[in-house]
Amino acid sequence: IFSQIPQAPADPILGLTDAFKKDPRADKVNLGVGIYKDEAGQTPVLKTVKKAEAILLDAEKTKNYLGIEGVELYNTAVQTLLFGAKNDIINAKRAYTAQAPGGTGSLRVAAEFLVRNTDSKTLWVSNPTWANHQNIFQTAGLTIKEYGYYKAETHDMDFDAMITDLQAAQPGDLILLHGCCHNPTGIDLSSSQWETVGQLCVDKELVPLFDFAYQGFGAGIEEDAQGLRIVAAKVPELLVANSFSKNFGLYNERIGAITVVAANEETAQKSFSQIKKTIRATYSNPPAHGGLIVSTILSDETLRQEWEVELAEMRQRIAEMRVLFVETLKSEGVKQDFSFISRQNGMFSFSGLSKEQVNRLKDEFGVYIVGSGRISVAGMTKQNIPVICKAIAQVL
Ligand code: PLP
Ligand code: TYF
Repeated sequence: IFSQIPQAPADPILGLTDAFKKDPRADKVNLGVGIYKDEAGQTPVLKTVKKAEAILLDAEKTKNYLGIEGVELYNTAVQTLLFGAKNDIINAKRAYTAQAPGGTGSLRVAAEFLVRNTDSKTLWVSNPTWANHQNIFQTAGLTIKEYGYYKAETHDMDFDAMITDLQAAQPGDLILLHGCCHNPTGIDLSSSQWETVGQLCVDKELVPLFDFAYQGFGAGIEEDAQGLRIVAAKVPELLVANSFSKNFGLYNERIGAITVVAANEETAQKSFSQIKKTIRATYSNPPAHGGLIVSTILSDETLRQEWEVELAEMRQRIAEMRVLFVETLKSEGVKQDFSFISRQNGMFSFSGLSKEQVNRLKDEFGVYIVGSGRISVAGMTKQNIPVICKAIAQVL
């Protein structure tokens, strides 16, 4: 039976890491996968995470199962990060949250919940979007449609295309929105554009699904939640899938959450009961460690402040690398204007390099970036930037 199964294609991003590992060149650079590296090129465990783990190791008395929705303290902390303390949505108990395995697991739970419990079968995603979105949502049975987002000529937002395309959406359609630090473009909506999108969702009865994987990597924890909060203040219903892989550096702990917001407490509670049923049928209940780490840090005023400093350090280092990258390209004799890179948010820069140039970077120079031209600025250091920029100057 199995012998007729065809080979699945490699993941466009993770497949690149496999090729990178096999590359024998000493000065190779991996700017494919979105993983934060410090100035030494390492991805260390955050100090606050180590402190929380020490506390947890000491206090742990059991490995008993968590409830289906995970750690209660974690779920309330997630809601505060998303909507802000004392938000009306939280006060009115219109939001219910379940801890879930990473942003990916949270998105998949959202998709399974929607497919089984609503008539919403069409999801609009930005063009371009994170490569795994299509995979997650199609696997769950949703039909994908695309809305315009990016204008290659200007390296900027194509908001007119976004709004024009979404005019064709039908009541009940779902719209996937990147909370901040859009992957792969690094281009986010302004506050007034968020207002427009929120109003469009109200007028056309669209249901927003926020993918929020980079809170704190744009401008700050509160600033990065503005888009979500603007839309949430307008629409009666929405879903949020958030991740702490990047902002707590908890990549392999698989920690995120799915939050459902409904028009009133009763509807939210019933919807959440179906989300729990979905979870029960998928992995029963989440792994504990990541949720305990995050809730330990967020519920301790000192640890929380230390975490915010660590997060700001990551954010600021990436911003510095953006500026240095643009300057170094110039000093390597590149005439093209790359200043747009210092205006983009988050881990990624959408370089505008062609597939052919991306292949030459890999084959001739050992510089690995994603085929779309997406570069992980979070993997740049003062040491590797000259190597990267020399190579880019050659392929241009
Ligand atoms: N959503 C986006 C836009 C991402 O870029 C990522 C990870 O890179 C995720 C979701 C998933 O994150 P996680 O590793 O927590 O599953
Ligand atoms: O770099 C990116 O966009 C992501 C990173 O399980 C990633 O694909 C890697 C592994 C994973 C989830 C996300």
